[in-house]
Amino acid sequence: PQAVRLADYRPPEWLVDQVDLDFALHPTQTRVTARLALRRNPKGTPGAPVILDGDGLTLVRLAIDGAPLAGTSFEASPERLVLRHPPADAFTLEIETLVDPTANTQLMGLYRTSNNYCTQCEPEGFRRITYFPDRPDVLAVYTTRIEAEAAEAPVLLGNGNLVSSGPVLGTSRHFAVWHDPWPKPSYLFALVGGKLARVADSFTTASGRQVELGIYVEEGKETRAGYAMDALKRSMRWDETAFGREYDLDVFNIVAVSDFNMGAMENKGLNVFNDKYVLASPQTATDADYSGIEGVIAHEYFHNWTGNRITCRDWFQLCLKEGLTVFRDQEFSSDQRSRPVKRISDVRMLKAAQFTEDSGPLAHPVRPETYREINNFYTATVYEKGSEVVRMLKTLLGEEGFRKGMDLYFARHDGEAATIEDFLAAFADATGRDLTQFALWYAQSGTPTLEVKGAFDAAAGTYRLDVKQSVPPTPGQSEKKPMVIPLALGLVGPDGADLPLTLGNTPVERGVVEVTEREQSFLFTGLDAKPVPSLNRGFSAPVNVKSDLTPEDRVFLAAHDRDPFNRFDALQGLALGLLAKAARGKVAEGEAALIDAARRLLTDAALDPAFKAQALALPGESEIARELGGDVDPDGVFAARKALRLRLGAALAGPLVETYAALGTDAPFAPDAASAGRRALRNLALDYLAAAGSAEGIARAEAQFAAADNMTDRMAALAVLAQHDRPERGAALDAFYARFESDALVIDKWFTLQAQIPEAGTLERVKALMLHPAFSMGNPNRVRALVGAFAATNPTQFNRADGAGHAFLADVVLSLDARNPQVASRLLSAFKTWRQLEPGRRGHAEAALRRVADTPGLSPDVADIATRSLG
Ligand code: HT7
Ligand code: ZN
Repeated sequence: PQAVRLADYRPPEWLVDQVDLDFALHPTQTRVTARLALRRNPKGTPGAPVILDGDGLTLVRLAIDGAPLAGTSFEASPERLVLRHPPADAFTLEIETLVDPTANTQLMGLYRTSNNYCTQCEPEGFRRITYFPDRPDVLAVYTTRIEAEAAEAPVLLGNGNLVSSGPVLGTSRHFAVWHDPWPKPSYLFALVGGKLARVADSFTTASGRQVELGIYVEEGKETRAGYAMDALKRSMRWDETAFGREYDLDVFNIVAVSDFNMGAMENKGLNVFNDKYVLASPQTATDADYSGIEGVIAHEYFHNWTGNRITCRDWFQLCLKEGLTVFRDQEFSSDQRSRPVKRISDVRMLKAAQFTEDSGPLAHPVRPETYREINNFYTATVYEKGSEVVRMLKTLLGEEGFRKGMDLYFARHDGEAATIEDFLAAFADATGRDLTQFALWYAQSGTPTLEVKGAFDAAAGTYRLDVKQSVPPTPGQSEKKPMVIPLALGLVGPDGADLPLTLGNTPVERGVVEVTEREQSFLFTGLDAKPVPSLNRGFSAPVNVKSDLTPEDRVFLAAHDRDPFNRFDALQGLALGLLAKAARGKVAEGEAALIDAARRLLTDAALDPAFKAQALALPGESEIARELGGDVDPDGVFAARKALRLRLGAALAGPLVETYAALGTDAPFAPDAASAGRRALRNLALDYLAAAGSAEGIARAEAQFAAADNMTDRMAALAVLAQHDRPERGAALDAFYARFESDALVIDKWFTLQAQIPEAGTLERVKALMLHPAFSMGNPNRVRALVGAFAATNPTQFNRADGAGHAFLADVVLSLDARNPQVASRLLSAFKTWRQLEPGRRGHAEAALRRVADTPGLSPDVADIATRSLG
């Protein structure tokens, strides 16, 4: 397909004020009648034809203002409907199409899942239902009538409020009419029909509006929706207090489905969710699942204002809704849980996913300027880096300035399709600050590096910080301009307390200095002792900091920094330095210091267990590989990490055993953050203690596996057993399968654990599991659980030296592509780090990618990823 360019944006030639849709649901022949009130855009080109998008559509009938249209007055193909000579500047076009939801394996448009009907329209799925100007800047008011066999689909849901419903007299069918008063783009359209159980609740908004809440799940799963409902109500309240945003319809419905391409979808008043992000019970969901549910429920709900009420002008502006909404959901979770622990886990994930993306062939700006397939831009850069950019804005403007800017943005653009320029202008106008340089964060790809050196002058009582910034070249961008980088920092004195942070005679506001030049020096004054600088506190900017901190400085910061993020980071930095050296086969010094610092942290009774669990977990293999930069041997990385894990486990065995014992509890499972933190630390101890495969360590894991009353502890024990090629592994995996056979979300975990085993036999195991009766290529969760987990989280086996892992992924991608291109192209993006590999593995990866790229008939999704990965 042709590249689409931001620079080519033109307003729509025709607008749609109203859409009346009529669906006669049928498993293979659903009849869709759309009545579009079309109006020529006064800002468009005079005389422009009506051009509507389609995708694989079968046209049955067309009429204008009620009169059937002759075949000569329009051009129709499955991909387009054109009226070259529209009869007037405003008229009603009636379009009847036939769609086959059962044949829809792409899961875009109208499709079937567990015999129910559902839709997914973002970004370009509505055109698979009817012809339409399927672009986010065409906002219309929708009324939807849905009709179906009453026995087959007793529940009929649409956007907005329910207007009427009842039987279709004289037939076995029934209907429901839904009306959404808020103008919206087509990507927010949704309907659901089927046999579903409703979990009901209600919410009264700050201004007293009563909202009926419904979560629809498979019959029998009702008890598992309680946590999601609670998270929804907390999200609704939080958006009122934190952002002054109320809900705006009488109904808010969520439907959980088991076949879904992504996590969830924010359709107006009718969110559709991957059931993984709705269903939870102590026996089936881990703490990570609970926090994932809380975050995704909040995220989709928050889209009601950031995405729905104010939407995107075009898909280049995707970060306008996604980055901002991720920021909002992260803030929500920080308020609901521990802020430092949430920040640590968000940054861990940012570095693993986004920094990696930003350093490889798929790097792109937060707001891309060109794309061939928009589905491939729902990325860590748009979402996670997009959120970091909003966070930096808040750091630069302060709490009050940020809130003023948000309020102005909502007031100015409510009901509109906006751009990043609109967003930034709201903050600039509300605070008087020039954000021209800041806007580079949206335009320049690549992770900036900050090189920082410090010099203390005892006689003058000053500390000079010399800072150099650079942004590496990335695809399509060889030259970079300097960015504005909010650098939160502290100067930590010898007693561990912060020394004054004063530039000249002025205290540094909020502890943040602004780096704006390529090279810049900051002279801090009034210091009577040499400080240790604590840089980028709270990870105030998404940059790589290369400082001249010594291992001793890091040990000191790990023990004393008042910024918890940097305490964590100091320890991680120490470990990362050692691991990177060891992975290159070099002798690494400083392990004793690391062990000491880790011991101090582990035994510090004042620290939150969740924080300890994060700080004591070694950097992952992908982070070590990124630190190495190139010529990576994943086996060397794995061996280095395993060896350090073993030595840490041995050295800290005493306090680890004590920790494990002390955190055991007979209290019933509760999913709150504090309880989850205790489980996290206890399970980290379990893992360290079993790392060497000692009989005692394995027995502890076996006992926990057998006795666990919740999925977190059971899975943690199973994960430990899965690391060791011993008879206990097979027995535990079999027992787990037998126990949870009928529970798809749990069986996904069973597939994943096996795909992650870092052993030579894993690829064969994965291939065998693809033949397991429970495996299906038609279910995205299952494919991701097995093949996705293998490719994305098992670096040694995916990157096998013989290339078999790479070849396998290419085979799966090619066979999946015809069925579900979105899921196939996401799997293929596991190759995003292939250029970092050592030459032998790199050659295999390149061959696999070329084989994919050279295959005729690829989807645009897979072709785009393959081509860019090789570029
Ligand atoms: N806005 C949604 C993004 C999305 C999506 C969701 C489900 C299936 C396909 C999809 N394509 C894009 C999800 C979100 O960010 O909230
Ligand atoms: Zn989103």
